Amino acid sequence: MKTITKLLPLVAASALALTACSSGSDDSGSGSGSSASGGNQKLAFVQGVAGDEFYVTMQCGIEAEAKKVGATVNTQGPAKFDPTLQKPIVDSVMASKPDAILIAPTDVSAMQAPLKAAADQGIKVVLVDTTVDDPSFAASQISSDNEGGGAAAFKAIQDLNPDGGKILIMSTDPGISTVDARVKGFETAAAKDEKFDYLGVQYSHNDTATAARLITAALAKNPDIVGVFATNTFSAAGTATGVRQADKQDQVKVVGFDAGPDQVGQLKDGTVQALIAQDPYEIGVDGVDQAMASLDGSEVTPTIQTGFHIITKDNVDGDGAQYLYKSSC
Ligand code: T6T
Repeated sequence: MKTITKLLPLVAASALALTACSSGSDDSGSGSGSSASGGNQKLAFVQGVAGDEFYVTMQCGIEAEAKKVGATVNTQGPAKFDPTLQKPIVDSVMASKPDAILIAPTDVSAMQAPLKAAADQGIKVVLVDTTVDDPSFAASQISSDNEGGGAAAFKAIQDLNPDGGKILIMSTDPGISTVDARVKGFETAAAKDEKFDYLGVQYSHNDTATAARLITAALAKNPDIVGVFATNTFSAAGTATGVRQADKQDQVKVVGFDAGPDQVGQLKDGTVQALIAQDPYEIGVDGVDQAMASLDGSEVTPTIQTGFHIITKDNVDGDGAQYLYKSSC
């Protein structure tokens, strides 16, 4: 199987109901999509969750590339990162008979059968960001180096706490390929340093308020925690809020995956020390290119891995600024 790993420059670390939301570039009349890029091929983009700047930025890449190649795109996303909300969207997208679906599956097992059914119906399926247990039906899969990013997060916490101490992970839910890989990368790296006492993973269900509540409770139980790795936008934003509410921002070093606007604010105000930014725009561009290649019978790359960038207070307004996520295109 051909795999491409994109070696993107690592920005230097210093110390270290179906409420389907729909938008997009399709004027075909399906869903509540809008605007058009006016081509022959009909693409659908199904986000992991609507309103998450990671997927908004990916949508920007998808729309820009679709426009270039003359395809239309309809974008929809569930109101929560939840397969019971995402599956009905896939069902309705399938009924609209797109040529290809670009999708970030919200669960490795629950989205397996619905996506295989789409592929069996002749729709090209490209997995962007997350994957499923058996992705063999997919034309291509594009995601960040999530395990490497988890290891980089541990390295950042290690550099910020040279004497070690208690650390924990705030994740979203088990069964999401990306965050599970980040946890694995972090845990594998942490196991090699005996100075750190790893307290395990807490699951915030991708909800900032829950992450804030969980970290506050963890700090009440273990007031000497020195570092937290939060595996995505919402777990990181909630962790930082909880740490500040507990007035522990000078003691607890927070490293979060992603680089949404709220996270950047928390980096600048000193509650968060480092962000591991992905390249969602590039994932979107690659997703369209692979979908088009699959549709026109040209060579498809089955697996593409994009990179990550470490953003700190030192580079957030400089080299790192280009990697911050967008709220709109
Ligand atoms: O971290 C991204 C994405 O990679 C992950 O699969 C789910 O959470 C995000 O969308 C950020 O909120």
